[in-house]
Parts: sequence; C-alpha cells; structure tokens
Amino acid sequence: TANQGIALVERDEDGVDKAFRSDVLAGLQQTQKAIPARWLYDDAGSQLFEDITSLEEYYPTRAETQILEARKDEFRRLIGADRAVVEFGSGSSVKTPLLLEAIAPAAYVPLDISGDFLRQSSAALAKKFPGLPVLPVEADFMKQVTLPAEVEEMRKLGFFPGSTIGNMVARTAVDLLRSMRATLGGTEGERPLLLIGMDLVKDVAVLEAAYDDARGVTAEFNLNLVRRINRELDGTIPVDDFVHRAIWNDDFSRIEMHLEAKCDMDFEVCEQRFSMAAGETIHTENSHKFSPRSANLLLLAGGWTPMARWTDDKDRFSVILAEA
Ligand code: AVI
Repeated sequence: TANQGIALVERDEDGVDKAFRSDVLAGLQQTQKAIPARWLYDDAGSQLFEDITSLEEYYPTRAETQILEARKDEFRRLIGADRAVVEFGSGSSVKTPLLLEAIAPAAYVPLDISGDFLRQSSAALAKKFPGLPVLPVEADFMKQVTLPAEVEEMRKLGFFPGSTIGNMVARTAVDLLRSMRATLGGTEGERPLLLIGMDLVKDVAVLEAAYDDARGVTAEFNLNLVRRINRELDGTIPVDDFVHRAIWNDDFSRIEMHLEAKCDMDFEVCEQRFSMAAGETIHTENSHKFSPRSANLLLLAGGWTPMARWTDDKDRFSVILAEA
C-alpha cells in the first residue's frame, strides 16, 4: 500500500534528518529567514507544547475541550454511532476520549508520523475503551493514507482538533483537506464527515498573550528550535542572543512567531556561514485565526461542506462538523 513499508524519516550516514537540514539551510538563506513550524516538535518541543496547553494565557485547548464536553448529545445525534473515527495526529489525552465517549464508534484509527507517540497514545486509549478496535497507522497524513482493511466498509469520521489547520498557509491547508477526503473515501450516498477545531479571530492583546505567556514557556518552545539546530546540524547559533516575538499580522489574520536577533551576529550551520543584523528575525510559525466565514471558505475550498458549528461560552474557539 502507499503508506506502509517506507521509511518516514530519511537520514544521511551521520544520522541527520535530511528534510530538517534542507529546510533549515534553505530557510536561513531567504531574505526573511523562515523555518517551517513542524520542526518545533522534537521530544523537548513536544513536551513544551504540552506545557503550553495548560498555561493560563493559552485558551485554545480549554475552550475546545469545553465544546467537546458540552456537545456530546449533538455529536451523537449528527454523527451517529458505528463510524470509524480517523484522527489526524495521535489522540491527545483529553480530547479524543470525549469524542469516543460521545459517539461510540466502531473503530478508532489514529494516524501519526511519529511511531512512538502513536504507540503510546494508542495503548492508553485501548486501555480506556476496552472492546474498541484501536488501529494505529504510522503515516504522513499530509498525503493520502491507506486505512486498515478492517475499516474499509465502515462509515468514516475524520477528527482534526486543536486548530492545527491554522498552522498551515491556505494553500497547504487546502491540500491537506483534500488529502483527508481522499483518505476517508466514501461514495455519493455515504459521504465521510470531518470534525475540525478552528481558532477564532479575537482581541489582539488576548492573542498575543496566548503566544507570549508571562512564564516564558512559549519563548522556550520557540528557542528550542535553535537548540535543536545547534545539536542536530552542528550549529553555532548564539541562543541567548535571540528574543521570542509573537506578532499579530492583521493582513493575513495570523499570529506569527519569530526569533529576533538582539545584536549583529555570524554563525554556522552544517559548515555554512550565515549572518544576521540586530533586529532581523527568523520566522518560525504561523497560527491563523478564523472568522466563521473564513473558516467556511477554507473548508469549502478543501472539498468539505460545513453542516454545524459550535463555540465555547466566550466565543474564542470553534468546532465545525463538515460533510464531504
Ligand atoms: C499546535 N498549534 C495549534 C499551536 C497553535 O496554537 O498554533 C502551536 C503553538 N505555538 C505556540 N503556542 C502554541
């Protein structure tokens, strides 16, 4: 099948992740230096993101969890039982059980590129839901994934919580939504559903605080990328000479994370020399925020028709049910 039996991470003879190296070297050569946000998530980065989700200022996780808790009856009614739930990314400890309790699915299929995470979270869920077939697939869900034969005949529900779609530019987000459709399959009479979390536009001060918390955990999450480059790519980047910035870009309706150089500097990565002037930045993440209309437009562009929409009591976050 398309997704099985291939190495998901390609390494050179020194054990260096080739895609990481080429993204970093290409990104540091750009006029506006930029490194794709996926590289924030090594083990340390994933742990720091976990820590972020419980910060006072970081509302998205709590707001989405509140919606999933409050709407169980509606999910059950609109989605029905006996579907196979296909989660894009390994299940989080809190959100996935809420959905599985609500709709009593026939199977649960988590897809993740990290086999370790996948095995851990699958084992935890299997324990929590005895009798539920848990069928993890190690795959890059940005591309079409072949699902296990056991779920072929079942109706499908895709689950993509967390507003992770917001970390992609529109072109990539649309490609992903289309890949999800292809992965979930279905026919004219038996269309798959998608339950997706999308964060909402709000007061700029609230947004900037969510991405620049008082304890500095988000700053550490961002700076960890530089530590990772130094460790894995023989870098000499002076970590302490960078400050974390979270900036609202109104034209693109997104929070941008940057690392700003405090002084002029020269450094090396993989034996290549780079220099930065004081005030220059490396752009490390986008987190797009949606209006109800822009969320609908993105879903429609990706081949999904919104059917229902829920928000938390403070209108900070939305969960949308869409049909292929
Ligand atoms: C994973 N993703 C949805 C988070 C977000 O809010 O965009 C990543 C994050 N970056 C900084 N804080 C959290």
